[in-house]
Amino acid sequence: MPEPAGMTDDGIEPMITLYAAVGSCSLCAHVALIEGGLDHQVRYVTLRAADSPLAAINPLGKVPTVQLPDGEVVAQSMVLLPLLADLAPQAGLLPLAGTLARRQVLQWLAFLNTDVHPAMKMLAGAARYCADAEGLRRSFTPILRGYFELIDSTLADRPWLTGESFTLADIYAGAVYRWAQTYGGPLAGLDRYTAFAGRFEARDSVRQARAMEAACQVPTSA
Ligand SMILES: N[C@@H](CCC(=O)N[C@@H](CS)C(=O)NCC(=O)O)C(=O)O
Repeated sequence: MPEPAGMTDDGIEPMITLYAAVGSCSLCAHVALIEGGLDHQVRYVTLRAADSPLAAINPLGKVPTVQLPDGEVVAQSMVLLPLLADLAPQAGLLPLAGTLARRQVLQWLAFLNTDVHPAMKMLAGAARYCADAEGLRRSFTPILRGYFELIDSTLADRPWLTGESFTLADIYAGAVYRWAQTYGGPLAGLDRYTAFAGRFEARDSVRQARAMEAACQVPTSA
């Protein structure tokens, strides 16, 4: 697990640094930073590159990883996304601690991060995980379809997953939709999820984060 990296010695209080990779789940942290109006910089890295600056602060070499102004390094979306949301409570990305509303957002977030995202990986990176890549994709497609149908039906009576407010859960679900589009995920006929993705992509924060990724020259993986 990442260790605190310590303060810089130049006397300047640094801003939050997000280590990110184009097309990856780090987009969620980037959108959360922008939505929250938090002072930050993004360092795009190449995943699995031996000389990545990310390897020096996170032994797992995974994005998103964030370095806070005091040097602390925070990884794992389930920890760092709530942290960023709590640093900017006015943005409403995560309701206050101890509330039912917060548990509902975290429940969706955990589902998206620990069930949907790993299943999505089996589609997107099948050849990394199994010699029978096509078989793996075939096995996970119906599982993902069930997950996507749950998202779609939840959106029947609301614009965002937990109601009227845009939260961390929506950021993750919006990122997942794009991966599913990119990697042939089972989205056919899911009109409510598709309309949701349109609303997500139209947000200023998402447009800004996508534009930075589009302009980035750093390859995603080695
Ligand atoms: N459990 C981690 C997973 C993060 C993750 O898998 N990130 C991917 C990009 S979407 C990554 O860095 N992959 C690099 C690798 O697996 O080597 C989290 O939720 O933050």
